[in-house]
Amino acid sequence: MTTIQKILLDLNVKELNAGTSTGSINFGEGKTIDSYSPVDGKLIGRVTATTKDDYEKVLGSALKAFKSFRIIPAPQRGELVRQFGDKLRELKQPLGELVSYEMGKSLQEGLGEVQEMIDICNFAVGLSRQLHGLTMHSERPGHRMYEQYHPLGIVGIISAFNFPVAVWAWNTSLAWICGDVCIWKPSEKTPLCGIACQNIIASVLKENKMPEGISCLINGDLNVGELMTSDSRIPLISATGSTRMGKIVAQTVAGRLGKSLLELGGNNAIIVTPDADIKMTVIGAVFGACGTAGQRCTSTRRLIIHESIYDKVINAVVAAYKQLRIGNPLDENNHVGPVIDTDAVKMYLSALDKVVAEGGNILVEGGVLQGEGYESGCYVKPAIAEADNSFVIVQHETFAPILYLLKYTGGVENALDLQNGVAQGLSSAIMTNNLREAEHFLSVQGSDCGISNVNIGTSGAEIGGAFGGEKDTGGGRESGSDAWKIYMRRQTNTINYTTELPLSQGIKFDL
Ligand code: UN1
Repeated sequence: MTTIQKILLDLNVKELNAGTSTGSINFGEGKTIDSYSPVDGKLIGRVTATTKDDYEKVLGSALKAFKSFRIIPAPQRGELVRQFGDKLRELKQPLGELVSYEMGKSLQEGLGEVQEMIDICNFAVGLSRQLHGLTMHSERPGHRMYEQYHPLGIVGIISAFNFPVAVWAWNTSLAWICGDVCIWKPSEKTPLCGIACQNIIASVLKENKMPEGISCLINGDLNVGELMTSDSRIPLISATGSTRMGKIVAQTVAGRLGKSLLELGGNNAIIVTPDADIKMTVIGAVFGACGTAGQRCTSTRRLIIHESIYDKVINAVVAAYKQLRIGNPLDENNHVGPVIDTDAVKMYLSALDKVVAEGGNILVEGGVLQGEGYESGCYVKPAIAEADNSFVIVQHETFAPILYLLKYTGGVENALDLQNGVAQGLSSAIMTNNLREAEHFLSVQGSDCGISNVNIGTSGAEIGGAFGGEKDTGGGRESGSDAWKIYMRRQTNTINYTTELPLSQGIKFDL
């Protein structure tokens, strides 16, 4: 039995065509999407892409499902999410393996991604009893005023290959308890992850005799995504991906006055001050730059180091890079797996050429690994280059394990000028034991990012906080805190329980 056959068997996935819910409806006319594993280069599945006609059928089933789903009490919707979380617990191992095998991240990280799904389900279940609005005093006697939140309808989710399952769950688990139904277009680079997830939720819906349109899956490239972004029957589009993609989505959705939740590129830095703990800095920086082969939107791209400890820090980081084992991500002995495909390898190589052309100094050589175990051509060496913040390539997010080293002099405000001196604003970190520096970093004059950490790296945010960033990162917030509000519409209700009809603002209108 091949690796993929075993994983799909463990996940009970029998059919690879995407439909509304079960993943077993074969509309048949669409183009096919081939999924190649970056782990061994094998073709691991062929999935039918959604045609315009298929899309209309999917949309019809979602609209129909919304009518019944919206009237189910929120805590009962929470019960469905609880059961979904339980199924994920049962299937954590094979789903983590599928993520690792189809996308290339280490098995540990694949399992961690499924854990994020389980955690957000827990969060959503509790939230299903807490969807609250405010009650306020009316200016008119005998009147009551309050606000309540209603579901929006269909939530369209466009997700990226790097978190092929968790980002969907962040969105769906909240959207479902809010009473919305979801249509998901996963990345065409990880279609099997989409089908496996759809299979899991479909079994929960079936067991509960719920309409399948509550969770819909469509597959395809940007043209299929465009069907959703331009469709005014979908009030909210939640999109994760590049800033370039996000700008197109934002303009299309805004053009029809829809809502969008955007989680786009990052260019995340760790500031290392003279008071930093070097051991913690090394762990944070190396995991941040090399985890998921540098393909997290929260990956550490820049280390901004104070000149007084520059040599000490770079020696420690370079020594740690020598310990990294690159290879099959399903083998727990390896730290770093492949990048997603050979196009990503090309972008990585081109970024390394560019940093040298702009005057950078390579400290840890990059390169593509060849030979046994590396046949897919997607395994690259994590590289380090001394660079300048003004380099065009340093300003750009390259989804690969390349870390740029920048030196700062003087106070932490100089480091912050560099950190904030990029277009993106997702995640940021400072390594320091100095309270003044830490508080300055978190203050209004400090980091301009959506996520700002002290003595923690830039990646690995917990689901309980609102996740997202500013500037070119798109401004959206997903996951924890009060991110649920974007999935609902707010209604202000005023009730008059008198026999008079006084007008607000003291207006007299006697007849
Ligand atoms: C992403 O890369 O799109 O904070 C999401 C992290 C993960 C999520 C990353 N919890 O690194």
